[in-house]
Amino acid sequence: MRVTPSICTFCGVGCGIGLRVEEGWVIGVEPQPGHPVSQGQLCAKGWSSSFAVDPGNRLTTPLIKEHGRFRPASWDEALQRVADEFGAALQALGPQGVGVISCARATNEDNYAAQKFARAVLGTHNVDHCARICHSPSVAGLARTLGSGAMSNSIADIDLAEVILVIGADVTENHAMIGARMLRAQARGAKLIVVDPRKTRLARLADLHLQLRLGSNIALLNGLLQIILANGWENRAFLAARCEDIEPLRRHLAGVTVEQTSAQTGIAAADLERVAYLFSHAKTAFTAYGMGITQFQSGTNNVIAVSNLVLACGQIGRPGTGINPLRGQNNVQGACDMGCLPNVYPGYQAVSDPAVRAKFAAAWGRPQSDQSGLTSLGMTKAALAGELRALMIMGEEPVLTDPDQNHVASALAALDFLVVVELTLTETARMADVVLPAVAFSEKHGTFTNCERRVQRIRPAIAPPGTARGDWQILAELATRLGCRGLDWADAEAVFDEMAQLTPSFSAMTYAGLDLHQGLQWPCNAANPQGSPVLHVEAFPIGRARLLPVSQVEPDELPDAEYPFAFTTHRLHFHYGGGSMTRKSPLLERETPAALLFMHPEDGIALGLRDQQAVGVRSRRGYLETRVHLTDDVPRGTLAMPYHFREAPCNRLTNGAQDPVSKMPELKACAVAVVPLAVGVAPRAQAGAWQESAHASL
Ligand SMILES: Nc1nc2c(c(=O)[nH]1)N[C@H]1C(S)=C(S)[C@@H](COP(=O)(O)OP(=O)(O)OC[C@H]3O[C@@H](n4cnc5c(=O)[nH]c(N)nc54)[C@H](O)[C@@H]3O)O[C@H]1N2
Ligand SMILES: Nc1nc2c(c(=O)[nH]1)N[C@H]1C(S)=C(S)[C@@H](COP(=O)(O)OP(=O)(O)OC[C@H]3O[C@@H](n4cnc5c(=O)[nH]c(N)nc54)[C@H](O)[C@@H]3O)O[C@H]1N2
Ligand code: SF4
Ligand SMILES: [Mo]
Repeated sequence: MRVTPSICTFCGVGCGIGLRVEEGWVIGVEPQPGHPVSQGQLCAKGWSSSFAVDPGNRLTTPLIKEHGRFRPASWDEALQRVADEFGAALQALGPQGVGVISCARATNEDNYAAQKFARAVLGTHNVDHCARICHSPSVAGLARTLGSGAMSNSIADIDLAEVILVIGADVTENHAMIGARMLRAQARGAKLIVVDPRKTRLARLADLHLQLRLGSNIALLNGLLQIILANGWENRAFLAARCEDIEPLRRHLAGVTVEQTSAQTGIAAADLERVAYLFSHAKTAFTAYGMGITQFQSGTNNVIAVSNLVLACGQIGRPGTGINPLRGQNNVQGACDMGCLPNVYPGYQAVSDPAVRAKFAAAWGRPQSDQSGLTSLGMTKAALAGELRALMIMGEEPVLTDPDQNHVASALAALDFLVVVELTLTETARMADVVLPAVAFSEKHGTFTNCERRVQRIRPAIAPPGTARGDWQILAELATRLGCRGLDWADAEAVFDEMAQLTPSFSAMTYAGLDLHQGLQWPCNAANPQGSPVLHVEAFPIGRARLLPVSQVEPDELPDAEYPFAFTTHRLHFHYGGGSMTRKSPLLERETPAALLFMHPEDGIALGLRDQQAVGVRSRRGYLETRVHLTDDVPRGTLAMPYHFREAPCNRLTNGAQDPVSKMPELKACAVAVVPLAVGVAPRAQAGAWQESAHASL
């Protein structure tokens, strides 16, 4: 038996794993002893990664759809078909008529290649990925206030914090090894404060749980800050030395009272005052936040409100403090860093800057478009309008994970050509004209960047199943067929080296350095050759930080007579994303009953419902059936549902209303109605017409 060191393929914590291999099969997974992040531990998903990539669960050959049915095809035929279709779309509509959705689960090398393919081969900035519907408000909001949207501190800083403030993140479920670390810090004396409308496991264990009304984040954060300012608890020295003028913000908040905040958020005045006191008086306060802040039409302003609170108290720029957006996917930090966003090249170098475009045009030997690119949801809209004809989706499952499923599915159906590069035949892949089998993390070289900006290497433990190929190798083949040899790298290290050479924040990073230091945290350049565990120590990337006045914005859709419940969506510990990987594991499937609607017991009584009874749930956009679970985890009037289950896809219901700055859709709040189904009746698995025809074709 061999053990190949690697990094977990699921969440952004980036735990170190060992893939145990016997006779060419991954037979198990073990934690890496002494790993700087996971410290020799793993969560249930990490332990189960071998099922996710098992050859028996994988695509092994390219598929081409003909008369509604998939048939196996050779790589040569499938790649030529893709190249021809993209060529035709380019001819018909020009570079704005094609697009690429990249993959936050694939490597930095794959993502660097994806944006280079879009920009240098197709000539378009239409490239994006799931960060759009995840932490795009962090990237946009923190760019404005600090100049950098990544976690400012390291996971290990939790050990140094006197106060840990968690806002809208269910950390024990979704970043399990960070959650465990927070609980260990609390046991040693740190005060743990959780802000969440649900009683999460962490909220139940916290010293203080602020169970705010869904979507009242800015009211709460402004209210806390006003208590601090009114009492003179702000950090004046830090404000004077490191921030632009706070006076406009002070004036903006002057009229806010504790009573008002309490009424708007549903939180007792005494709790507000206690949290304001603890946070401002702590020597070190570590602030972490997640989707409960970002996934609103007010997402960017929510992030700015967090930033205002932290800056006013000077809780940033030192060990044990910081603004820490908990990036979700194993390599979503990396996919952003690599420039798989329409407005930036690798390292956040702005597309709008002619000097940056000239630099990449020279380096790649291809002209760079000055037309701005579309976001992922922008591409959905353009497809429906007939303005986008050919799309590549490299490892994403938008049919389950984007808001308003019926809208997404009709957009994909409206395309002339869709190619999906995937490990398995997902719901999205079923809609494709061509499906290309990709290799998984266990079969390739490359790097993942975890949420604390740590770039870590992965290595192949086994051979790919069938004829599956690496993502960047597939892109290189397509580029050649479209007349560009610029993606013909010798190996993954050569891709990384090209990226590092063009990206100032990575310029001193090499594979050898990553091996030596168990990963390196960017920026890693001449000024910081050993990487940067803490950002903003001396100055912010924009010099002085900005405190920007923001006001409460209610969710786009509030409950009314027809749709009386507030509806929010979240995650469960044992499942991941659209479930295409975790639902392959019998161990993980056993832990969680498929699809649940969480409802307060008193709401259940009012509707005459029993626990586990089947219900129909309807919003203005769609309908699904599932089982109800009665629990006081959720407050009265608010329902919650996880998004991992294709048979009860909660995104059938969600609202596509967007944050005007980041284009984040409001995945955390809409309004629904619930209809009880007869006792003893099972919920009908939901399949759209598009799915029925695609399933039938197999
Ligand atoms: N097991 C598992 N782990 C995962 C994932 C997975 O699918 N499964 N996905 C990964 C990814 S991509 C991501 S982005 C992360 C996400 O990790 P989290 O950010 O923890 O994600 P969620 O559970 O969607 O939402 C977090 C919390 O926001 C709360 N919330 C809802 N509305 C509000 C509000 O108005 N205010 C506040 N303060 N809170 C609110 C919800 O109740 C929920 O507890 O997890 C990663 N880890
Ligand atoms: N209602 C609701 N919807 C949500 C959210 C929510 O909280 N509520 N959260 C949103 C968030 S934060 C996110 S990040 C998105 C996630 O949305 P997605 O990224 O669409 O979700 P995943 O299920 O992680 O899909 C990733 C796919 O990549 C494939 N894959 C894995 N490794 C590789 C690889 O190396 N190469 C290739 N080509 N493919 C690979 C997997 O098989 C999987 O099908 O969902 C969003 N949707
Ligand atoms: S905490 Fe995240 S990275 Fe660590 S084992 Fe669990 S899923 Fe994998
Ligand atoms: Mo995410």
